[in-house]
Amino acid sequence: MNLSDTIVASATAPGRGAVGIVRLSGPKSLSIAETLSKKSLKPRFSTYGYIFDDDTILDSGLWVFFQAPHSFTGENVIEFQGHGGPVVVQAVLRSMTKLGARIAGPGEFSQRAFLNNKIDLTQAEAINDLINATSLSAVKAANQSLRGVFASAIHELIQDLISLRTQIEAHIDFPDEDINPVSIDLFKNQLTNLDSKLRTSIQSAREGVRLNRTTEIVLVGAPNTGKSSLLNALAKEPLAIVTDIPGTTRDLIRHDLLIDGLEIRVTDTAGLRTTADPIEEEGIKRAINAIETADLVLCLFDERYDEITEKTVADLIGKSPTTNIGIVKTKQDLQTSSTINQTEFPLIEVSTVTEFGLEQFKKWLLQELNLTSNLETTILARDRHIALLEAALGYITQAKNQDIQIETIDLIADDLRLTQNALSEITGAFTSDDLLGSIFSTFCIGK
Ligand SMILES: Nc1nc2c(ncn2[C@@H]2O[C@H](COP(=O)(O)OP(=O)(O)OP(=O)(O)O)[C@@H](O)[C@H]2O)c(=O)[nH]1
Ligand SMILES: [Mg+2]
Repeated sequence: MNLSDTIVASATAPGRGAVGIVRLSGPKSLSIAETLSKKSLKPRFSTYGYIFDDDTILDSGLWVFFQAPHSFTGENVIEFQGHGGPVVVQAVLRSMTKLGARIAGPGEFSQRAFLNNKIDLTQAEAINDLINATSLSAVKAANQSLRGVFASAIHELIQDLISLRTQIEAHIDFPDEDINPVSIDLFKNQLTNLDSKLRTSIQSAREGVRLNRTTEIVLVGAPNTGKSSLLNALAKEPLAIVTDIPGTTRDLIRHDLLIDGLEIRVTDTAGLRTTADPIEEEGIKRAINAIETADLVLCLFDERYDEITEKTVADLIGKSPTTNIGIVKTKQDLQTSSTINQTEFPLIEVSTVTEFGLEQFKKWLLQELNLTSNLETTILARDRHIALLEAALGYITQAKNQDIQIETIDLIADDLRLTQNALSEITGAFTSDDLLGSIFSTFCIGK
């Protein structure tokens, strides 16, 4: 990537708006701005003025100068806050490219911030995640990552690793001397410690990944068990047709439910049964597909089922249950005796007629989705982070399983080096151009 040129882009979304912000970054930013404004700009001050195209005025607004290195990108950055019309913004951009700036690619400002060590990769990712957040919890979690909470957890692990590597690698230079048993115990302790810290990080990254996308739950059950009624009750509107005719629902019907600021997509499906009706059959096929991708499959059973076993569940979904399953006992108002749950899956009873259990159902959902931990402290994470944390854990486990002695010390040192590389790739300290390209290309232009 070329850091010596000056990039420019609109920082506000395309279309009409009250304000349009155009941002310049790079060595020519100040001279371009001073030429166009015919003013001298002071760092950290905003200056009211015009944008001149030769002697005609293109726009008026505020010029703000962030002097390197005290700017988002670490370079000289200029923001022109003018009027938010697409034609004005285009004209402003053109006046700047005429003076030598180049239109920025997606995420190029953030990429420069990363390359100039203003932010690490987890923070750069958090910027994009914040912009794309679909729930308040995701916003809070993205801010945690943006503030560097995730990065510091990784740095702490790397510091522990460096300290252990230094102690271990010291022995490599003295292959004829046995390692003192006290040191061996110390190494073992440190490896165990790293192992458990990594597991904790993986757990919190998993929650973070979940926040970064909409959690999907699917309602399945035999026809007439009350799936559509439950969806409607949760959505508080009659989204799905409800009748007492088995086989009413055919299409997948979705509703994004907001529980405690967390977005959960609930999908109602066709009742599962064998059928000769090709339309219903297609509906059932879609239901089965929805089961495959859901984070939690809620199996609905009505008052006709007084005992639920693993087989009842397996018969319903057509395979032995491996995904996350929850059991919803519906039509509680019609129930005469309590249900015997012979499975290991949690069960909740509801009635959409009396609204029994509906409020509790939402809390239960969060719990079953493992989303009840303190969301205020959760970081936002990506699959990439989990994969690297798991790779790191794999190397640590390998090192831990070694019998620590002078003959194996090389192997252990190597595992620790690989652990460190995996962790460094999370923050971007050790990374490839391809990875950077794929991360920043998903950003919007101007960010
Ligand atoms: N008494 C009682 N009846 C209910 C309850 N929930 C649903 N029903 C009734 O059960 C029947 C079937 O409800 P639906 O919600 O359409 O069931 P479904 O599982 O979506 O059915 P299909 O789409 O055909 O698979 C309707 O007559 C509902 O009024 C409940 O909590 N209590
Ligand atoms: Mg239905």
